[in-house]
Amino acid sequence: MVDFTLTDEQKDLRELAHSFAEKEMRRVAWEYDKDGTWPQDIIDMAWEVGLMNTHIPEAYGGPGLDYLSGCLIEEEMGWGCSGIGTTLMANGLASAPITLGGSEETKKKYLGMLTEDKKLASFCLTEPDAGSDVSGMKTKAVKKGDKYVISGSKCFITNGTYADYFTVYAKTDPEAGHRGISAFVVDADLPGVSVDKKEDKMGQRASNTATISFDEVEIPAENLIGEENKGFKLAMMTLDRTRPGVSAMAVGIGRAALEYATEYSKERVQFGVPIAMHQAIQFMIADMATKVEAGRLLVWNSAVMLDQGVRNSKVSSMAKRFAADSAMEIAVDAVQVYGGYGFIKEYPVEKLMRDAKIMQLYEGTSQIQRLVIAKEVLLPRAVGEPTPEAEANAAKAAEDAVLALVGLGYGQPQAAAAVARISAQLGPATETAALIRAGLKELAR
Ligand code: COS
Repeated sequence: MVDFTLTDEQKDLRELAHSFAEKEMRRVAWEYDKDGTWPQDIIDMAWEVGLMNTHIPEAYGGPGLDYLSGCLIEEEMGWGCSGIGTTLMANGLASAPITLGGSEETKKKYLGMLTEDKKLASFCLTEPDAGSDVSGMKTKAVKKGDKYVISGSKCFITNGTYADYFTVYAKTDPEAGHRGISAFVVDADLPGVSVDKKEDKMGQRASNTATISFDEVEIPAENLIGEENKGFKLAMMTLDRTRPGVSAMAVGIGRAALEYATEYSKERVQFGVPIAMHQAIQFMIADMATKVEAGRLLVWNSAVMLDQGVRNSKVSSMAKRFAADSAMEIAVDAVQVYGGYGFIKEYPVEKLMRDAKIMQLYEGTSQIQRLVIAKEVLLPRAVGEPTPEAEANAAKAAEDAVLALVGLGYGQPQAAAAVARISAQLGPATETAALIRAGLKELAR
């Protein structure tokens, strides 16, 4: 059975995020958009109430929320102001490669940094000549003794001017294409790191977008994230995990545009009746509402797959493609419902139309999403290794099983040995976790 019911905790979180978006973000959204004001006050408040860094595991000071909960929050952020929302959510993108591939020390230091204080981090993948074509990057990292020396330039970096550290992708084997890229953590205050340019953007103007240059920046070798030359996969795995959230933000923009257009259509009178009485408007509203609903279902599906430890590349890209394109279409239609007033800055939907455009561009253009979807449909990739989430899930289930056996009177070493034997005999980690949990339920009866 497919059950779309949220848990009480998820409903509370959504309520908290909605009220924050309504009271704090919308209050300043149009004003901050006008001058491209950096929303430090909103960052401080969001950090205090726990709306940032939601995926950082409890072991490193975060709440370790599931992906679906993260999407519920991101939809509300997109509804409130996607420019400020992008600022608040960028730590999630920057920290994901560390959570996925970082050593214990790296996780403690750099994930802990974000949960202990109001710090920011940025994800540095794109370069002036390497956007969609990640493998074409020129930034290099050369190993020299116990250090790497990084040189190159990264552009379109969200929160770049204010970040305390960067997760940076660089070529460690320039001849090896995508198999020669590695990921690193680089502190922002190191000699050779400079913020070159703050972009003056069409939309999401309250978010900061900068170019960051690395001029022979020396970092300790232990700041390599995961294995050398495995950075491309880490970047793709990161995007699989962050695209559902970005898509949720696009759903939020679409929902906001739909709500404004609906309200306005009931107030605006033409030909003697509110324009909502005209089928021309009704059909637009019907299509807008359908796109919001369908986008949300794809977003939830892509997030739940991750929560179940299943690789979600195809559905993640479907969610991003559909929700982003829909946000743009809905915002354009909302301007149409407002007529000439929609084109005027005094009315709310003009900003939404500008904001929506970036959803079709960042974290992979709509065309890149189609490439990923087509590849997954035409040449389905083997499911492969269990996802890191599935492994963590299995480890937790095994831990619970050992505790339950100890509770039943077995000695700790025997319990641990029995659980290890069962785990080794069972299949992939997800199944192991599910079976152990089912066994535990049986025991509890
Ligand atoms: N998870 C794990 N591994 C993945 C993966 C995923 N989601 N997607 C690809 N890979 C692996 C493949 O298995 C393959 O591995 P091998 O080296 O073992 O063969 C490797 O990565 C290359 O994959 P593929 O051949 O599919 O890559 P392509 O070069 O054809 O396509 C695209 C890569 C274009 C999809 C990629 O470069 C991309 O997503 N570009 C957009 C980047 C982006 O979103 N930029 C926005 C900036 S971030 S804000």
